[in-house]
Amino acid sequence: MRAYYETSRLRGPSWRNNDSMEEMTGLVTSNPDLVYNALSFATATLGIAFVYFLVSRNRIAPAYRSAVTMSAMICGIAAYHYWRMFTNFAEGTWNEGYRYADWLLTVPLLVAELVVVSGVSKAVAKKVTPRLIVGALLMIATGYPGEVAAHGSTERTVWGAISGLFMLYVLYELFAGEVGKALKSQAGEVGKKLNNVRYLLLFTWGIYPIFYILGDEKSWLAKQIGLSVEEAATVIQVGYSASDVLAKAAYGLVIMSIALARSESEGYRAA
Ligand code: RET
Repeated sequence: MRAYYETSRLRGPSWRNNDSMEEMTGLVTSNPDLVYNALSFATATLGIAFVYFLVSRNRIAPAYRSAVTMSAMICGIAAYHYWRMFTNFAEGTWNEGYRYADWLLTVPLLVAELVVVSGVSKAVAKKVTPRLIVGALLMIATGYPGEVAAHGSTERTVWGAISGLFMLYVLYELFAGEVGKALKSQAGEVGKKLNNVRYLLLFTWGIYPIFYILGDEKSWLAKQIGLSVEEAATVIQVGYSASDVLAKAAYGLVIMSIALARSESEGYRAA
């Protein structure tokens, strides 16, 4: 009994289910090498992006520096979670909770950093940021019960739809609300970059729910393509990983280039 306790404890989530040895198998995918490589790639990219944003902070004027600090936090948090996912997957265990813990921490930061470089007044930022953070938190928190619900279940659809409503709310604020208006109305190089970041955001956020649907082999969309359960698992893991690299590291680079352009146009020179 004791030996069993020890091994199951070492194997992570399976300890919760001590009457089922089957729970100890990890994630079954059609292409474990590809999933392994995607998780490894994301770990490396996000880890080095964390270092890059950290060492680049002093190139940015103090007023916009917190945006780059947030990018470093986002990539650092994500590198940790990807490292956990990568090593778990390699050892044959899996815990989808890592992804959602990661998103819960990073998605609010992603929206907050956009507000910092958006050029809205302090008063508007103070009003809009908490709303965006709450919207982002609710989007992730309501997505999780759907993600872990049985494939093809009503629960998965309903939670996914609720999460989608919060996503639409956040995107509405960033496209048509006060921040959205600020993002599309500015002139020059900064204006162009702000406009680009809106589309990067729309694209990267928009693909997560698509992978959520494709990850369920019983969904209408997965059936059209004819995905098996193992193929759906590969698609969702590789899809989420690629999206995370874009939404965190690449988006962070664009945010940093806006912060840099603003710093330079205001005459800031790095020491
Ligand atoms: C879920 C559940 C199904 C419905 C929707 C979802 C949206 C997820 C999004 C995640 C964005 C994550 C980012 C991470 C980067 O660091 C949760 C898959 C709408 C939009 C930007």
